Amino acid sequence: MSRILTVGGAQLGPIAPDESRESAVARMIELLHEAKARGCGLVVFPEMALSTFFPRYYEEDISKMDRFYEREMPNDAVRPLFEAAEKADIAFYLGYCELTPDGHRFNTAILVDKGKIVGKYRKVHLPGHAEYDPNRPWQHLEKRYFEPGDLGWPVWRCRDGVMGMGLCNDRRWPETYRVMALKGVELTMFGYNTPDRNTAAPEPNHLRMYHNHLVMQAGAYQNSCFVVGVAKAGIEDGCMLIGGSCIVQPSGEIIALASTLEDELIVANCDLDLAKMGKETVFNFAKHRRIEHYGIISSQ
Ligand code: ING
Repeated sequence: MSRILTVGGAQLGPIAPDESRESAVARMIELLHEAKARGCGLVVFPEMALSTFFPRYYEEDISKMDRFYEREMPNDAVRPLFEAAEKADIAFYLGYCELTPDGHRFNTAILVDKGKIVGKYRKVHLPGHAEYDPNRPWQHLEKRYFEPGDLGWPVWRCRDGVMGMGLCNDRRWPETYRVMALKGVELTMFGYNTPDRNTAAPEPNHLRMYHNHLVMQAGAYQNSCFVVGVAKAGIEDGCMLIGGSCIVQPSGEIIALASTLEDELIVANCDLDLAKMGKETVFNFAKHRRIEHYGIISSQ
């Protein structure tokens, strides 16, 4: 019996610095209703889906940014999304900023199904910098406002598939996909907030979208899994974030692609058994990998 899961990528347009969580949640519930009407069993929302991408701003005292973090999950602002998804019988991925009771700050994503948090991930690869950089048009201070994730890349069985999560910059690193693939992942999810200008080094603008899709298509093919990449897009407080949300199948082909920089749902029927073919042939890890030559990857 084939395991076809209809997957939705719920891209969000800009979230203004003063936009309330309630407003962002209402927009996501709208997309959830559309996902229900289109038969989705899983919906992926972006990274930092409850707030503007605040690491573009410098604050000497980082506690001044506490308003962008969630101290508990779910909370009053987010519970309506949990309830709407449970009512629609849809599992979802949500990216948000986590402030733990003992004061640790993470860029976090959760997988939620039937009203419960199935799994949590904390962003491992933090791009950008920790101190103010006067040479940049916008800051990218994720190393200032977050600690590297401490959970690794777990995978979870959900909706009859094996699922895993990453966040934004993680999608650029082959290790992210490989760790999950070695645990049997069939579908990986990445919310992202990607400025359309590389503020660290001058590079042609067309490379933003080229690299965005290159890394997810490569990750999908080389690890024989589906990849769902979902943007927060559009001009947030003057800073353009790329769109290009997409669903990639294990062959590496894009099977659903966003066409706007707004709130937009993309949908694809994902036959999870497609992930098996690559795992049993070209990327049969047990048969073909030669780990005696790979040590340097995790020792340097
Ligand atoms: N954003 C960007 C990303 O990895 C970035 C940071 C932009 C890195 C451009 C390299 C080049 O898509 C986040 N939030 O990680």
